[in-house]
Amino acid sequence: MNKRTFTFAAFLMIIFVLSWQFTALAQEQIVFLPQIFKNSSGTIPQPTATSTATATPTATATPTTVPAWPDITLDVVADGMNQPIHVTNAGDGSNRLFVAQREGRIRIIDGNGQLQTTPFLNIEDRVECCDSELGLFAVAFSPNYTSTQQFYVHYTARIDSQTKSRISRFTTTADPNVADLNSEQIVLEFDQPANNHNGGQIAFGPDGYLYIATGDGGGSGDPQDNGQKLTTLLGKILRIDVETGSPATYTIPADNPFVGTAGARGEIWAYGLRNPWRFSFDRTTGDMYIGDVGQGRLEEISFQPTSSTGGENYGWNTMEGSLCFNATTCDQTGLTLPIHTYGRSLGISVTGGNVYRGSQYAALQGIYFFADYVTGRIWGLRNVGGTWEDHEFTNSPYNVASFGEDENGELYIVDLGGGVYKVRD
Ligand SMILES: [Ca+2]
Ligand SMILES: [Ca+2]
Repeated sequence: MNKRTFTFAAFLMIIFVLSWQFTALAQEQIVFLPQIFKNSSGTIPQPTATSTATATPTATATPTTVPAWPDITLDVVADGMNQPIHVTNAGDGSNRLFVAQREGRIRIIDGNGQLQTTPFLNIEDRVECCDSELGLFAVAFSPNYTSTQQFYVHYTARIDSQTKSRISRFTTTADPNVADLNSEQIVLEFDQPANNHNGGQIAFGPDGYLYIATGDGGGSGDPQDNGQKLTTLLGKILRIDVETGSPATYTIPADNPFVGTAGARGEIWAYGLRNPWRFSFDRTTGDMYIGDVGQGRLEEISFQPTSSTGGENYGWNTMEGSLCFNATTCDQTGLTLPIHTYGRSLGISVTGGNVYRGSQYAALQGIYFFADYVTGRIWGLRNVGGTWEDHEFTNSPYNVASFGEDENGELYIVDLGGGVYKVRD
């Protein structure tokens, strides 16, 4: 449904349904839902987000002076693409951007800013897309890409009627703009019980390990309690070693937090997550920011300092953001609560972004950017004297599916509607 064709009558009807049937699927967050809430004016009740955090982490670096929030401008880099969903770089000095398209292609924007017609990779025939939240989600280049020519993708496949999450390794051919279709090695694959909540992000941490965001598997409210179970890969951030030795698949780092815990999956780095669609590492500090999509009340940003040794429990489905989930009280012992939440008057599906560490726009330095996929709002977050402050930069017309950096740390957003934009002040 095009939001511009959306009538006020339909809007009232949706509000009626949501307010009357305030449960389950009516409140379900669908990452690729059309923008039915765009331009709503706070009609939907917003929960009171009273934080009772017992373990809210603090930032690694605290600025001593507090500059005013800058204004931002979004410059078009490419448009007319088919469902661009992620952007990143290869770190090989070529200054190319790699833009994943949801249906299974990776496109190149060359060092001169030109979108190349021929895809870097086309695995449309292997990607299950585009029901619900299925598709190609993200690409991550090896930290040693210049020597290994290896990169990784995260997508959904369907095998014998079973939807699978798949992490695969590919190698680039002698032509740096063409990947080898025959080089695919499946690194990790597991069943998806439903087509929504498949996580998405993959990224190498400062430690050289591959971090993988998985969703709780889907349905509504985490019916299998996967977020809190250490026996499943669902509802987690995973951390695996895909690069050392000669792994056909992967190995589990010996210092992962649940190695040696009976019954626990050693791949787990952090748990209690619902659908951490996007996370990132601050390239300067190594701190990790996670945008976890909420159920029916709150979207959240969680923070993990670079000093973390893993094992954080981010609360789902005991809690949704800073609120007990389906309960008035809950045991919050040991939970790591978000550094920031927002409610339904501002958006319904958070897209975690990046800390700006580029050199072109000093006013953006150190700000963590994030957005709401559905409303298009783009915010900044920064830690001032131990307190996280947020600021809305713009209410954009875009379905912000991702943020991403180029090799120099300049920041981009991806609009699933077709464009890639550079963020500047
Ligand atoms: Ca799923
Ligand atoms: Ca949480």
